[in-house]
Amino acid sequence: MNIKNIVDLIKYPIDKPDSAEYIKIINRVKAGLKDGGCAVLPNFLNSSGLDALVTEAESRKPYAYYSPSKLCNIYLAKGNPDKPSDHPQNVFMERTNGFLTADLFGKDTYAYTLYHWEPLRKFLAVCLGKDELYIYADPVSNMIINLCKPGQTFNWHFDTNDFTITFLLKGAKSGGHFEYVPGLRTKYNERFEEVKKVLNGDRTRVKRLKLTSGDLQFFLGRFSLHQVTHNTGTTDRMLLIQSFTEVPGVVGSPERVKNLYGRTNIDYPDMGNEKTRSDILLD
Ligand SMILES: O=C(O)CCC(=O)C(=O)O
Ligand SMILES: [Fe+2]
Repeated sequence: MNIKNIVDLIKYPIDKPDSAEYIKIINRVKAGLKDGGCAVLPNFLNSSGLDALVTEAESRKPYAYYSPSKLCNIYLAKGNPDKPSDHPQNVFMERTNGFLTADLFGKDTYAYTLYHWEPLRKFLAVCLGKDELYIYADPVSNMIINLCKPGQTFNWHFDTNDFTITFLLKGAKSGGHFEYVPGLRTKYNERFEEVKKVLNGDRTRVKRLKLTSGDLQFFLGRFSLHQVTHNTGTTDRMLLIQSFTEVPGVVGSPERVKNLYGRTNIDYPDMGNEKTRSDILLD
């Protein structure tokens, strides 16, 4: 499968790291990430790529996983009985979206090809100022499609992986907005008081992103609290998410992976613990 059929390489010459355009794009992304933990490259996918990714997602929709439990805290983990009821670990919100997981996309798919295309990973590493970036090792959730049907929502949360790129495949006709609070926590500080403000409805630091199908979004979801608001339209919203980490071997905690995606990372039964993290944060 040729990457030319997926990515608009004329507009975004990711395969030509020495070109002037490449450097320009890098600088643009770096500025966005520095300012707000987020950057967008409009129409990164070309129309054949977008069509193919949508078709792949649509055909797998019957296999989407919807958790039976519809309430989650922002760490997508258990509450903490030692903390007061208004502590962020004990605030549970509605999460009704579903996921298509990585194991549904074989090596012959467009989604897999894009995720494993080496120049893209190199490009992302340069954007983040890292020597190297690793594919998130979790075989279930390293590449997922978030499905929000009409009426569905994904509550405020932080991600486990350090960094994601997302591709909007289909936007909601109304609602289904991606909202985030840049850099709300840091590697070594959960900033519970600041988090509480957002959970109590303080919108001062909340940003809403305007995305169009085919856009590439860079996002530091481990540190930026984020949510997808209710899809108030009549059609499904679909977003492809590819995750990367700063150190190799990171996977989600078995509890989180099971709850969100319905199955655990069977190949890594002992992982998903703090030893594989580059920080000391709650998940
Ligand atoms: O669908 C989105 O825009 C974000 C999904 C998300 O935050 C996640 O899957 O962790
Ligand atoms: Fe997320």
